[in-house]
Amino acid sequence: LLHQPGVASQTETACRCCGGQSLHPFLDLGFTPLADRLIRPEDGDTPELTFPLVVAFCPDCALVQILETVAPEILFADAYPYYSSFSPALLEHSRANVLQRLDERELGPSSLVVELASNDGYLLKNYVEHGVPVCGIDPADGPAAAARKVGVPTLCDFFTEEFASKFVGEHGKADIVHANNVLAHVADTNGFVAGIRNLLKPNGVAVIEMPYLLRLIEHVEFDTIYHEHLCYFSVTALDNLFRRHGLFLNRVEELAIHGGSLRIFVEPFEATGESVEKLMAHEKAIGLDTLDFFAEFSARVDTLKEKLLGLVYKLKGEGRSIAAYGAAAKGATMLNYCGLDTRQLDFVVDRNVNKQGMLMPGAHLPILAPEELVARKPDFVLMLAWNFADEILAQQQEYRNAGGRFIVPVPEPRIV
Ligand code: JHZ
Ligand code: ZN
Repeated sequence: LLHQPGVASQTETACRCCGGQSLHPFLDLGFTPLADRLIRPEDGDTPELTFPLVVAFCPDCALVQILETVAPEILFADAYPYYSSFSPALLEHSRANVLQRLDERELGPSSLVVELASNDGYLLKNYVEHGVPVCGIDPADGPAAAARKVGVPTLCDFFTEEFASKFVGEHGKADIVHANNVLAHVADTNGFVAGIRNLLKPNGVAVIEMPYLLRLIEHVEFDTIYHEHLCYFSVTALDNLFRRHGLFLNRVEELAIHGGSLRIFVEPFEATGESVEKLMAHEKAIGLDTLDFFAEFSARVDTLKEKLLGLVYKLKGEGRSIAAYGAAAKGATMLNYCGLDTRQLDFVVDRNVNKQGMLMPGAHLPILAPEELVARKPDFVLMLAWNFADEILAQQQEYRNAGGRFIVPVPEPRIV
């Protein structure tokens, strides 16, 4: 893999949130290709761009972050292959989220709900069903077009501080702003949060989801580290970030989705609830706001890698065939960091029809439809989308009844 230094990315030397100058790297995943940049088969011989993937801790604001910033135009623009609606569990999760918001707030035809990174309309369509006006904002044109098709008005653009001012001038302010799994993706974190502050009505609320750093560390979910994810949030770091912009974390919920997530409720006035105080006290007690907490992590990642490779090589030595499930972004990190590719794994399956027919970045596994598991009967399947393991195992009863087995890599490689 070829690295072209200076092309399309920059290495940060100061904290991307607070500007602090004492970033401490604690994990180096090497040079990796971009996790969602799938390869067309005809481009299989063209060397891919790779970028350094180093994770660091900022002692000034407790934010964990990667040092490399890849230009967003490269990460998210054309051919961004992620469509939220391929997971029924995620759709159910999002629908429940909307029903709770409708329960809590008086929303009607004169309200406005905005979602940042609204993808294919998977969440906002639930408000539309209830007659609440919405506007989605998403820079990826494929998913944005899919959203419009299901009746979710969507502006195809990056959400920035300037965009927010223009938007408020044209559409007014929002009662609810949703932003799921996007805060970590934004290079100008402060501008994004300032934009949210501007977008909210005085009594409005931003309901924001992100993977929880504590679960990432606990469960060795190192594969959720890739260039799209610039930040890895604790409640403490989030509190520091939002306060800087006159926004307050008043409530927080823990969710099981994506290996363990936070849903935070942010408002333009301070009314800190018990849920926030409890989690912040817990983080302080375990030292999640100190560098020491991360000292062992790199060794634990390597242990996982060694165990997984040990298992894969043992099975290959016994003449077993192995495929993979989920052409997920996190799958790219798992494969590339472990050095797994077409030498060990025959193919990967994924329900997302936009991914099928392409090759995984770096590892170049061909992406096929899930039906191929039953058709081709690999002995084992490496579960790259382990965050949806329950859902996928249930769907794959036929393959499993025929003797097929899954290898779940996280938190510790095991066969199910
Ligand atoms: P999935 C995504 O990451 C996208 P990824 C993004 N980078 C992000 O921030 C995180 O989530 C939080 C497929 N699948 O969603 C769909 C099946 O084939 O865990 C996906 O390609 N059958 C913005 O890409 C992949 O697996 C199924 O039954 O790491 C899962 O990828 C299900 C449920 C999924 O995340
Ligand atoms: Zn900082």
